[in-house]
Amino acid sequence: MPIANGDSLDNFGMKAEIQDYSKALDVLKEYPTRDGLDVDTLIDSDKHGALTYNDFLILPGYIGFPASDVSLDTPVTKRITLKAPLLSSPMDTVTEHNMAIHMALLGGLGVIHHNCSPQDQAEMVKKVKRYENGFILDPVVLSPKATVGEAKNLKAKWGFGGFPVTENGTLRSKLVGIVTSRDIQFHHNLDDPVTAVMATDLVTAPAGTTLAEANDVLRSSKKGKLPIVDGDSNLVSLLSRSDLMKNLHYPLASKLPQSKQLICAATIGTREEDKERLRLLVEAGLDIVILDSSQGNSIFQLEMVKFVKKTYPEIDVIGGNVVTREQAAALIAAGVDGLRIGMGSGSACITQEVMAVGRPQAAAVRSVSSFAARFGVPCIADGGIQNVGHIVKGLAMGASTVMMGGLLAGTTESPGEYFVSSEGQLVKAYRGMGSIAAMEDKKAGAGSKDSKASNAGTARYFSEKDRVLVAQGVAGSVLDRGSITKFIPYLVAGIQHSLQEIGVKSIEAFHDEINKGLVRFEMRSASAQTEGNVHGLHNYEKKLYS
Ligand code: NAD
Ligand code: CPR
Repeated sequence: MPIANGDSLDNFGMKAEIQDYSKALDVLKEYPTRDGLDVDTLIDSDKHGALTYNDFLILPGYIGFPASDVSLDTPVTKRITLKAPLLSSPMDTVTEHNMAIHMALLGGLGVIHHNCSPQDQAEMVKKVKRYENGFILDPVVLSPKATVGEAKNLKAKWGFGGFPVTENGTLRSKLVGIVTSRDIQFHHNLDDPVTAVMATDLVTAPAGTTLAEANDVLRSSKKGKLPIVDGDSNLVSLLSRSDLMKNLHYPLASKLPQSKQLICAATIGTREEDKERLRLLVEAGLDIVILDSSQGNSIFQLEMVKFVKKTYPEIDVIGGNVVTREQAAALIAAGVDGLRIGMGSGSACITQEVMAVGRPQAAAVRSVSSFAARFGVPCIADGGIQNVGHIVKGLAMGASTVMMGGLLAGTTESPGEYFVSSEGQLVKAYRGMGSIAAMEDKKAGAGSKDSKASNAGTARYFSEKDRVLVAQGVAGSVLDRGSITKFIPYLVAGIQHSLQEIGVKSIEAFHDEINKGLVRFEMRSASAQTEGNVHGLHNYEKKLYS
């Protein structure tokens, strides 16, 4: 029958049961529960097996505020909070000092790996703690004997010019000049020493100069670089005009109250030698130590937790990894300030296949976090994060923060160089810390590429008992993702938009409303998952942010 103006819906078999539309919200109250499932029903594995992130969705709520009003403040330990719930993994292809500095500047936390000598790891901690926005604390420095050719090669390698020259060719030695790109650009005798071309009429600023003061000097001197020197004219750091432009404003930076320094976290193992490693890290200014293991409920870790709490009460200790209430209880009783959850969910991981142990990540996070919350112990959902939605789902299951490895390994700030894959794409190496490649590096005492110092301590980790290395992960590569200075703000904005859709104004409110059954969930069948992704297009470009 054709639809005509004035026809009653009755004619279409849609007779209204209730004629008074204003009663819609009252009628809603007649339903025994809200639409969808509460979190406990969702996660009840008796009904459908254990879930992970792709198996469910969160139902939308009511939007009564702009996304920018959503607060992402969240605890990472009992005592330390962050402004963004994002951590980078302690892996030698993910987090060294550069990643740790930028994660902290952007409101999260980078956890420095320990597949290197204790001295190298402590040096990285120092770089994070000494970092001052805009000041380069480990500039590339040339010796007076360096040649113009070497300076050109360094410029090609690092992508910037403007190298200070000091008497010894190191930091904290007397500054004698500066070689800029312009000095070497048209100088064709590559064997000439840099002293033949460098500028010696230097504008410098004394140690202790604030960023604002240094900025003024740079502006009035019209120079590209400003060396900072101590009372004896030794170079202590360098300020770069281009960095200054980029770096001035980091409102979310992770700092402790009353401190200008960035918060720093690093991992150690649970061997006797790790106590000396920790001593060096604490001396370097460490704030949080994570005891790094695939299975945290071990006599080794429980004793290490007690040792750290007794020896360094000022340091927060995060235990893990765990995926069950029982594991969590043991570590909470031993005194941890936070827990790291995940076994076998990492993107480079074969733990579940090889060890037959682990747990689907959403189930693991819910089970551990809901228990730990009773003791006020914050939890990190570690591994398996491939997109913003996974982050929000990790938080929905009760985690306070999420940790990412593969998602951040392809960024400018991760260790290592980009290379072109056999398919012609720009990629960076990414490997599990229990992959044969990573373990062999550790066994050989090599550590990561930045770790040049003696590694006798780590070499001892693998005794004669470890004749066969059993891999729990793989080594591969991930696509270039650009700089985290763009990617992390995208993740932050994405989480804010997601919480806005759900109708909660903070992570705290999110947890509260989930526990009260007000935020609801839905399971996703296999075909619902297909429907929820791009489908039916001939081709498309998936650009995530601009
Ligand atoms: P681990 O250091 O906990 O264990 C390595 C081996 O050393 C184990 O056999 C352990 O029992 C033993 N060991 C540890 N302390 C000891 C001590 N004091 N005395 C005697 N033996 C001791 O490390 P792991 O579990 O093999 O993990 C290695 C790396 O791989 C870590 O970075 C970890 O995060 C990562 N990993 C993670 C997962 C995951 O699912 N999250 C899985 C596998 C590996
Ligand atoms: P993705 O973010 O890449 O999915 O996972 C990162 C996490 O994987 C790390 O934080 C760590 O817990 C875990 N991981 C690291 N090496 C691993 C190996 Cl060899 N096996 C299993 N998990 C690993």
